[in-house]
Amino acid sequence: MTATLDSRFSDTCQKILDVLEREVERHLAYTLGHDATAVEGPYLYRALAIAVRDRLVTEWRETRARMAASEQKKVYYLSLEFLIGRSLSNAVANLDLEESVRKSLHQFGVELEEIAEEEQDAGLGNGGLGRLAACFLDSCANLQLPVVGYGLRYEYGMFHQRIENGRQVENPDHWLRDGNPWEFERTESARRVHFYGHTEHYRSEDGIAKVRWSGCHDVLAMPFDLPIPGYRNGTVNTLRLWKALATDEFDLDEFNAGSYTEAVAAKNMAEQITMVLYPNDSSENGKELRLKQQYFLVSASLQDVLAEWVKTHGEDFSEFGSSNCFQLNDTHPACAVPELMRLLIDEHDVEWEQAWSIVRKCMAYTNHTLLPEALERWSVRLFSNLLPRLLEIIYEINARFLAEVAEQFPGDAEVLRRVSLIEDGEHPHVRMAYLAIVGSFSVNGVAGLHTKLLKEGLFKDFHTLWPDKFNNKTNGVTQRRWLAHCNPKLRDLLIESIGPEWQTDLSHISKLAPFAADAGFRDRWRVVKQHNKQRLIQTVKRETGVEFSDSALFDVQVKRIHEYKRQLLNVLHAIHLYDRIQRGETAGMISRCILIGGKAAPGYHVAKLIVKLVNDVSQVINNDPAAHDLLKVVFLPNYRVSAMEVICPAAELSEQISTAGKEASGTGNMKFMMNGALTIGTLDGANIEIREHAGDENFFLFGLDAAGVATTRTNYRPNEIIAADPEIERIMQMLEGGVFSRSEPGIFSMLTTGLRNPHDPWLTIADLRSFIDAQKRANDAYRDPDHWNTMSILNTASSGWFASDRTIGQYAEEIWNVKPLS
Ligand code: 26Q
Repeated sequence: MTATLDSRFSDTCQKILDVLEREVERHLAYTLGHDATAVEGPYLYRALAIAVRDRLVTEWRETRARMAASEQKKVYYLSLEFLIGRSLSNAVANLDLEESVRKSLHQFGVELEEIAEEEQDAGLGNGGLGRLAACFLDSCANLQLPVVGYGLRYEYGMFHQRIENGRQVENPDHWLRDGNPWEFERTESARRVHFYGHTEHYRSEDGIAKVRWSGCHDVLAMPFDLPIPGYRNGTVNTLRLWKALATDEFDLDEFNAGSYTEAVAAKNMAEQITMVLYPNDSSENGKELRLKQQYFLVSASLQDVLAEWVKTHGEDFSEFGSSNCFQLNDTHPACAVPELMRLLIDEHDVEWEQAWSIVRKCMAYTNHTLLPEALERWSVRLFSNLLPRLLEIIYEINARFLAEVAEQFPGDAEVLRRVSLIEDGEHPHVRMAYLAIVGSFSVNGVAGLHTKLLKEGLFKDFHTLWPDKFNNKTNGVTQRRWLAHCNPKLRDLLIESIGPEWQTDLSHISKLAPFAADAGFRDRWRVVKQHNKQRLIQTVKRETGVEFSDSALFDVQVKRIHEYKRQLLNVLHAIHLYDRIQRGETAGMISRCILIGGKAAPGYHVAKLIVKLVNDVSQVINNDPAAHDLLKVVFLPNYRVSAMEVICPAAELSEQISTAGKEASGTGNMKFMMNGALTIGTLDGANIEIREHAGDENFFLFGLDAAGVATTRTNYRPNEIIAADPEIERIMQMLEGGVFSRSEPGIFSMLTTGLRNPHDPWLTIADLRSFIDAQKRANDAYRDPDHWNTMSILNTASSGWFASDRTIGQYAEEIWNVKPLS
């Protein structure tokens, strides 16, 4: 830069800074009406958020205009969950405002980090699936792809978890109480969604058979738009969240009958639809309100897209299928298949064949589970009551589909029964995954093994019918949140050593590999990790009172609590270490801090009992002076996105220990890898690919693989394994003898009998010896810090494949067929 340019540039920076400073002040005083003499954190957060938001608005409007003007294909990501977490720091980083924001906050004597802490997490998701949707939106904006997210604006997100006497207690998460500075209500785009009522078949004036859905209760869908900024690229995409409102003519009958107050109170019925996010919970399966949520999202979003289409193309839908793509995030929005049929046929007079060919051109379905019990089914009775017109369409789709199959497999009634969209029986059900498969041109799994198992198992018949529909898209995570933002010390070290390109293209991270051999670099790597461990130490101390030591190995498992994820296996290992300590077998044992966190679905009793066990084991171990210097165990309450932002930079050992063949992919595993943790894991989900990329010498592998799991099941005798292995025997004795349940004898018997059950689906005891041995290898590796840091650096260096930019690039090219819009 020349001197004049240079000074012009710094002039501009100064102006931005001055303006930002003044705008924060202006928003404090005028937008929020706050007395600026003693500024409180929450006010400062809101004033700053609005000032930053203002800077997004122009680029946002321009991106929308580009989208509207472009004839290019567009993609809509339909998801019941978007777990976006906090937005302020993300917007600041993506707009390159960090320096000016910091300076303008200094006048108030605070740091950006403190103010960022004031923001509530937008917890509009359960876990992996919801967070994946958020990482995908970030990547779409980074790649400047014409993608809009559609979801629900839940008044209450994922519950807050407290621990009381070792047990999980749920508290409501009223995240919108203080308003949400990131959202814009768009009253002009409200839509109406039908429920209940009945169908009427009639002939139009020109003699065409038509169907009317009448006598329905309508609910208003009000859109709220959130900006999704790209990384310093002028693109700001949109996440549109729908809120349910009563229509103005709500229960007019009641109103006319004079019960005005009752009629107003009845508004609640409609507005309940978006009141609360369902915590993924098997006991909640089949709840009508959940189906209402699903249909509400799908109908409002499809109407929105069709309305835009009609604005520019009129009633000509010949190009609709090739110009639009709906990606279904699991089967939760699978009603999109019959709903798009309904809208085209009933509301836009398209004929069945054309409508069906449009639907099958623009729907794509992503599966996220291998657990057969987790596949969504809806009772036909409930469906016909709530969505009578949709059920008719599903029956018609099914009849035509089964006729097609019968032609391919003449005389095979069994195959028809197996693939039918309707599961027959006393209480027939709609099979949502089959509906999604039949209605889509693409079906994808989320990791290599997962996709293979879908083809061979759950969806075998469909794979035989349509092999080309099936494809794999291994998940990824955004390195901008999960490395650059959450680990600023590492970000700076990376930029200094390999340049900044990895922030927008993580394949550049491989340039780090040679640095693993550089002793000076390894030392700087260690210093960064120590710094991050200090940060987590403070969090753990504040939340639990337990003091971790920064010289211990930080051994971390954070994820939803589920039997298949085997937090129990982790606890059994902790008990084993404690047993060795008590027996004085501590030669060569490193000091270890085990951190476990995650929420249990409120109705999932076994999961809640596992939470109780972790807490009770931690009580005993942490209060035993004999264990003091060698072992700490902590359950960190209320695990969420912003907690992971502190946890993953500090982790050294990442526990990915699910029963092989059960975890579709995992994405926490990728965040840990990026931040230099080593994985101890089974050959499950994306662990397999993590190991392939990191090298097997940089990964602690244990346990049965998916094939081994299948054969072991046929002849599994956990009691014999326990009896034959004294160390395992002692673990069980401690558990069963009440060492961790002195005040409530027998409370964990459900867990111990599960472990000893030959039909234990999770095969925990089958993998325990192998797990203990792998933990021993991790222990020994940690004793050589040089070696450990080399492995750590190589893990980060090989994490390029696990960027959601790569995943989204593949969706764009191989499924969506869309190009960047710049
Ligand atoms: C079910 C019934 C009623 C209400 C809610 C639900 C429900 C909600 C959320 C069922 C499932 C979910 C979420 C599933 C999920 O997060 N799956 C994870 O998806 C990740 C992203 O692909 C994978 O990495 C994980 O392996 C997978 O478990």
